[in-house]
Amino acid sequence: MGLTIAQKIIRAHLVEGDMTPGSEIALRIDQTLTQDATGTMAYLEFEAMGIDRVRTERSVAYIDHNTLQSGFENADDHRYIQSVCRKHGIYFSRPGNGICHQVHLERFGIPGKTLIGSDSHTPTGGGIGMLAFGAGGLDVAVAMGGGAYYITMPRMIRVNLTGRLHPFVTAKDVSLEILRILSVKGGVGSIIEWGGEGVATLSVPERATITNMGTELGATTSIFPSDEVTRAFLRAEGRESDYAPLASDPDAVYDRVIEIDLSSLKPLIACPHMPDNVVTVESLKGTKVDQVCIGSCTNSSLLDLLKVAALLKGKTVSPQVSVSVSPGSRQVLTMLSDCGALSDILASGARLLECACGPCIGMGFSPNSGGVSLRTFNRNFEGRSGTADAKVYLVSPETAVAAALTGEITDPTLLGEMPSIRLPERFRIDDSAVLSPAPAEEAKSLEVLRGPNIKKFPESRPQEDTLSAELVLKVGDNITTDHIMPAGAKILPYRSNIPYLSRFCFGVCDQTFPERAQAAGQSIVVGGMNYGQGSSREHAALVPLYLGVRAVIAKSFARIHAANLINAGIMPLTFRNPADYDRLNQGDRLTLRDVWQGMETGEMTLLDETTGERIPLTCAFTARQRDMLRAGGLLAYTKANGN
Ligand code: MIC
Ligand code: SF4
Repeated sequence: MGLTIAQKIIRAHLVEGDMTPGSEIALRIDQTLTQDATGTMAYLEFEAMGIDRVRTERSVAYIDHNTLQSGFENADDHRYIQSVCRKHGIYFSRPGNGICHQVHLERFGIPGKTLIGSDSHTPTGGGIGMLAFGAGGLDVAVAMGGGAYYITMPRMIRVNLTGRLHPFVTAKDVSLEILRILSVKGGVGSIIEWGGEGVATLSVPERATITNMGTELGATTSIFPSDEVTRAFLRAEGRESDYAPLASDPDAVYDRVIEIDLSSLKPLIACPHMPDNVVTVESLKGTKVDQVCIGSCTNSSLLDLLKVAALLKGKTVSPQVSVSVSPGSRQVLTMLSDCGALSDILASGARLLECACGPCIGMGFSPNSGGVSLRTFNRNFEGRSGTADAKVYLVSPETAVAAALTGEITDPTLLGEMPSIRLPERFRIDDSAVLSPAPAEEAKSLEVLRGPNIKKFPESRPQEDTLSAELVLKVGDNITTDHIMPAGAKILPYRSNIPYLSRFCFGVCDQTFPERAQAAGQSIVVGGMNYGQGSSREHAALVPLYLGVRAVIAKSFARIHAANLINAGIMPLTFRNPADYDRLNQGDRLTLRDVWQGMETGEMTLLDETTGERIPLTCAFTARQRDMLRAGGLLAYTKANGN
């Protein structure tokens, strides 16, 4: 039987397990990446493992999220990460050099290699044919130490592309179309492989936009073939020697095949507050817009911004709209400047922001109260922009420009002719903002620099055989990690200070949660479907751990978050009958007996002491996960077992 692209890469990296969907497999990891909002924690964890030098082919630390530096906190974290990198063999991409996924694609991504990153949009690397996964910081720390990465062997979904996109219809619209078809849960447990004759019409940055937003489908990852388009991109980056062709076998078997005719697509828009809430741009025409943000790891490539510049050239943005442009990397910004496109953007009245995540993670540029913000980003979760009642819509750069110019949601096809854009044959290469690690001998005597904001991470505790705890919080479906552990300019500087962060835990749902959880001592949280979707931030597990949460019971979990809970020693349990969710009330006292035996059999019975109800739960843990929960999380487990 033939293999899919992903299966070929998995087979070449398999260190444990077999490729039966649903079973646990362990993969050798070639490359890792971190960003600063999750990186500080990941490096503290790496240090705690007591390993001198990273054992990957390439590990890179990026500073792109926390770049505001409104106090010493971020600056200290940056300095800490820089010193850890120099000592332990990690490349360090300085603040201002760009967004991790964009820079990694440009400078380090290699077709056929495996990559894990402490950021959920790491699958962006699938645009260049990497098998790239978002993971918790602790998983990345273990991989840096040479340990394997464990996942459940995914099912394979194939999306066949035919035809060619019309002008003003873009890769972003392809992402929104697949979200419309599959929803934010539709990719769970699957790898999405893009194929068909339409693939050749898409450049690497366009492919990367699509694999980037595969995260919003809940997919384990997404991947494109590596072909002549990939080779041309690598050549332009001066790295043609990294090229390797990759294609699925003609008789590869997929669990599901979806057909998309690129020429049938129209400009699309995701409405508040979920990326799968997709309609045509046309259907919302005339809606007044207050803000337009262009950038993020989804849409900040040179190709995206050259189009933006060409459409803005000689025009002025609407006086009602505040417009920002954040280029994805210094390479993009420099090339925009070299060819004069930057002047066209500036002359239009748009504001130029740093090459960083910026507004995407609520680091500045929050909309006005109740404002309508059109963003070329990938997430529009409630409150994420920093303004609680803002309405955030997700669009392509073309649709963003149309709104910036007219002041209202406008179908971009009405902008007239699409200027033809060609990517240069050679990109401007300057790696001076990527600092190399010190040679191994010199590194031994180097000191790691820590500031007062860096606090110890919480000690996890082994699970005991009986758990008796209060149900401190009951939440609904699609709870995101932005609900559990919000980000934004006020909180993000404290990513290495769990006690401080804990004050904001679940703030979007219930501001009394931190106090009540702490008063309860140990507690249980109950959720609906797809609990923990969104970001890879392990803080959404570490902070509840700090507040005493011992188990989360939900109708279903998002992959990375479930792994992060187990890594932190918290049990993710599911209702055997989802309707039992309705039988539990916040404030009830709950007891789980024979926890260890239940972990073996995969079944437990929850006793609600307050109502007397007995509720069957399932827990499909692997032997390794059981051992981790008994040890008190991945760090304790790794220390006890070595790599
Ligand atoms: C995000 O887009 O939510 C983030 C910020 O990049 C996160 C990581 C984080 O919380 O630090 C992600 O997607 O993993
Ligand atoms: Fe940064 Fe936004 Fe991309 Fe997350 S989604 S990595 S915050 S640009």
